[in-house]
Parts: sequence; C-alpha cells; structure tokens
Amino acid sequence: MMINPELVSEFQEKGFVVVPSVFSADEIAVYRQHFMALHAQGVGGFDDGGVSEEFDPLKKYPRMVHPHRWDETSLQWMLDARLNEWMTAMLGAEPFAVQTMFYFKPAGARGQALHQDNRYLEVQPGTCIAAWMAIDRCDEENGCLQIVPGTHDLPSMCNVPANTSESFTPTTVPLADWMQPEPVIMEPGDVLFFNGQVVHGSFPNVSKDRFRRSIIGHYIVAEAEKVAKFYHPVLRMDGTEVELGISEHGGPCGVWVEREGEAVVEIRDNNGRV
Ligand SMILES: O=C(O)CCC(=O)C(=O)O
Repeated sequence: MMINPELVSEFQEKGFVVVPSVFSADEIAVYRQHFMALHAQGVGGFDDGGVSEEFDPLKKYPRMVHPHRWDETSLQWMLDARLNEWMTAMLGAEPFAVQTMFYFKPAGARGQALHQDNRYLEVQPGTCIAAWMAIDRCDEENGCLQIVPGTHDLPSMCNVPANTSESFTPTTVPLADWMQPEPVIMEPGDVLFFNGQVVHGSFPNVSKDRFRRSIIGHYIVAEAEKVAKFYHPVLRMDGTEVELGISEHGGPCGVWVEREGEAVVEIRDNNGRV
C-alpha cells in the first residue's frame, strides 16, 4: 500500500483526514454481512446508552462496544496493517489499540452529540486517534460524521447538556462562534482518521430506509503512559498486551470566555475554579 504524504500532512495540520478506499468493496461486503449476522444472533457487547423507548430505532440496533474482545474479525480489523501504516506515518510512531465499536445507525436513529474522544479516554500524556471506517455511503441524509475544523489543538473542554431529541448521548461541547461542524461525506471502505481533541459527532439519520454503518477503532499515541480503565487491556499493533497506568476521569477542562471581544479557552478545575 502506498502512503500519500499529502494526506499525512493534512492530518498533521488539521487533526483529521479522510483516506479513500483503504479497504476494498469485497472486504466491506464481508464486514457488513458479518456484523449484521452478529446482530441477528443477538451476540453480546451492545450498548444502548440507556435507550428505554421501544420505538427508538437504537433500541433494536444499539452500537456494539469492544467487539474485538470476543470477535476475531473485529480484532483483525483493529490491528490491520493498513490502518497501522497510516497512523504510524501520521503520528511518527506505532500507536497502541484500545477500542472497537460498530454503529448500525438505522433510519430514524438519533446521532451522537459533538464531543472530544480524549475527554473519555483520558490519555496522558498525548491523546488518542480514531480510525472511523464507512461500511455504507455516509452523507447528510443518513447522518454522516460531522467534524469541527480548527478544534484539533483544543484542550479537553468541559461538557454541557446536549439536545437528547437529536443525540443518544447526553452531553456536548460548547463551540466558539466561528466554529461550525462540517459533514464528512464518505464511501464504503474510506477511513477518517482524527485525533482525540477534534470536536466531532453526528446528526440523526433522516433517511427512510438507509443504514449508516461504521466500524470505529480507537488508538492511543506511543508516548502514552495512562488511559482510562474502560480501555484496558491495551494492545500493541501485533496483538500483544502492554501494561499502562490508569488515568482518572473528570480532570480540569476548558470553558470559553470573552477577552477583548475574542473567545478564548480558560481551564477550570473540578470545582469550576480557574
Ligand atoms: O459515528 C458516530 O455517529 C459518532 C462516532 C463517534 O463520535 C466516535 O467514535 O467517537
């Protein structure tokens, strides 16, 4: 596989980049069938985020969390040499692998409010990186991923309540006036890489009958010494385990304040103090 240095530079400048056709149409067809079969068999690892209403499409198709811990196909995808090569080129060193997820996002499903992944992974030092692979074409109609350009260097921001009629997760990240989410249109087999500070999320799937399926891997930078407990065990890209420390949730976070007419970030501790 050829690594395109322009795409690597784009990731390094903007904190995110879409790499087209990392996986072939035939491979994607296999993943699509595999995860639909797991769902049909009711095989575990689902997380419905506390969805209680029977009519909610996410009740029937909740996301799968950490399938690599029990499903060989998911494990092999997470450790795939192509993902490793791209991330190693972007980060300058091989990452460690910590999470997989599969989103079905059927027609009518809510999205996931804007957030930063490292607020959850709590990687120290450094941050995490996501590999988000489209299984279906993803566009605004079926609730593609939305990225907020210009956020890749933000510290972890303090979360505020989200609109849960549009999001199955309850919190979101406040944005400065000039920051706007932008849709990431992707074809099956394309992979979006983004760092753990980039603010991202998705809006509802407003199509009549289209899924918006995706496999997501979360990785952490090689210099990381700690990551939150939920993401252990931590794996090297050859699948062997590496011992890292456990970081605590709920450390200091940023809030927007106005200084001389400009929005700037101020860091608050757990008690809301500067
Ligand atoms: O796929 C989505 O709609 C959201 C996924 C996401 O935000 C994540 O993987 O962190």
